[in-house]
Amino acid sequence: MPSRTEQVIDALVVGAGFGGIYQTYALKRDGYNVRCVERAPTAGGVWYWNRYPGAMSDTESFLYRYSWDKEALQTYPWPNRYVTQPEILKYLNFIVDKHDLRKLMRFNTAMENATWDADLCVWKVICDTGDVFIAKYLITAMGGLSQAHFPNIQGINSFKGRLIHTQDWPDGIDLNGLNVGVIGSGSTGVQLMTAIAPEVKNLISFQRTPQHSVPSGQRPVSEEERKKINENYDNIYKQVWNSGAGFGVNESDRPMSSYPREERKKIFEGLWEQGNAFRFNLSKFNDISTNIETNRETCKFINEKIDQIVKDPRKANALKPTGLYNRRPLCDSGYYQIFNRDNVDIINLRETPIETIVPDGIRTSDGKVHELDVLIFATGFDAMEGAFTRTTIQGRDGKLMTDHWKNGPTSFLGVSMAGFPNLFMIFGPQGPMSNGATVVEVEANFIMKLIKHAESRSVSGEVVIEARPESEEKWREICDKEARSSILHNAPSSWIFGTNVPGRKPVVTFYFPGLKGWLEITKEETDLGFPSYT
Ligand code: NA7
Repeated sequence: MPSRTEQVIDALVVGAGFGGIYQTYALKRDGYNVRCVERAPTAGGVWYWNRYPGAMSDTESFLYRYSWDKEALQTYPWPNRYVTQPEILKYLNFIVDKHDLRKLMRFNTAMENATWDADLCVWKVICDTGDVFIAKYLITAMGGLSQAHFPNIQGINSFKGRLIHTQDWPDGIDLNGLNVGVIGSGSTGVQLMTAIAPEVKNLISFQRTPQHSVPSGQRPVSEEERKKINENYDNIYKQVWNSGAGFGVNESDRPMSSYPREERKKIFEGLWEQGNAFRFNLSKFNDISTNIETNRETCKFINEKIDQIVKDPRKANALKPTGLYNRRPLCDSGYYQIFNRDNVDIINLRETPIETIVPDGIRTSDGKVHELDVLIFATGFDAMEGAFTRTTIQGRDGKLMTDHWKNGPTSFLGVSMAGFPNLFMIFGPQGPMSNGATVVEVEANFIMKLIKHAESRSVSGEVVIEARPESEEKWREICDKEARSSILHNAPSSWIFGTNVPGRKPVVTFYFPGLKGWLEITKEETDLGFPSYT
């Protein structure tokens, strides 16, 4: 490892994705000497790594961007209702260059360990390049979904074709004319399979749990529509910050039971036509994820749609979820339709589980070998905790973050942890469950307030601020209680509850009331002079 000189700075931001870019900007704007390290060769975070075909945000384009760069908000082009991965990556790098942040960023550089020095009141951070940073503040913006979950399926090393995880998509791979298998039918698997079905020779979905998906309604956005949005941005953001989910959807306050039964089908049809999973879930009924009856009626509607779209009853049956609609809402650009193609098949792993991966493909429990050239894992992420397992972080009295999280990852408000002074997280566990692009902004803004408050109270020039243990404990209880009131709580395996990766301690990873509730709590915390911190 080449040795580099130590850099003494005010703040180190780890990660140059949506959160890290804004945090670096905010610190620079306010006169701090800041650096940002990023393990990828450029800025973009999850949108650099998730380059698989079909990768797209399912927050609508007008909100999948920063609110703080008003000029880019008005002028940066986005031709369609949703932005695709290459468009998002380009936008983020445009922002980095526009605000001259690149010179503060060191790419191909990963934080290896960080240690709190209580005498000097600084973090000492060592990177895999040998770079050492001595920083008053350490802000992790490493992404809640940045560590791939690659299940260790028997025989995996024997496969003689190509193994790919969607989270690290190889440049230049051509799937044209190949036999491709996909394991995983969450948001990623659904987008990927829809995109590659027309080009591959054969596509087999090895599906363990089917999920409900609604159309995204991807389409071009006219100049007139854009103009209207531009003129209305102030109100749009006011609405976003006053909503739970922050997706720009007017969230209904009416339960399904308040609509006559005969009207509901028509409402569902309208929602299906309109597209977007968040509009489908939130804009007409306020109890899809809290009331079992409402949830079941929603499932029934989607399952009927699957029956109408998918011609082969065997495939339709495999695709229809039997349980509640209680996972992260999915939307797609014609997912169910691909199963009408002769080259697309589905293996229902609940009936014939994978027995083993063999050199030529996958053998299922019925003894059949499904021959594959490429096997793609769309198996999701080791959420929240995963990014931190790549590093060693030692807080006060040598306390390891892995010990702090031995019962699952926790925080206070999603940004702070007791025993880890001057360390702040963007998209840490138990932050608001809302549109990620908005969440990272409000969290970074709160972090700036915390830093300034601490500095305003410092007499010696040394600054130490940390959440009280009881604040973190109480926040965990609040998040648990809120999550228990949701049907999502019963999901079979879900990264939102840390139950998708074997061996992880189940903990809810979000504050369910979302943005509005979180903003109210953090405003109160700020107005009262941060009583939950020392
Ligand atoms: P998800 O939503 O965690 O989905 C992972 C999928 O992989 C899901 O269908 C899993 O089935 C499947 N999976 C995982 N392990 C296995 C094994 N061992 N065998 C078979 N199938 C398996 O990840 P995504 O990447 O789709 O989406 C994550 C988030 O990224 C998404 O919510 C967006 O916010 C962006 P299971 O349901 O566990 O039976």
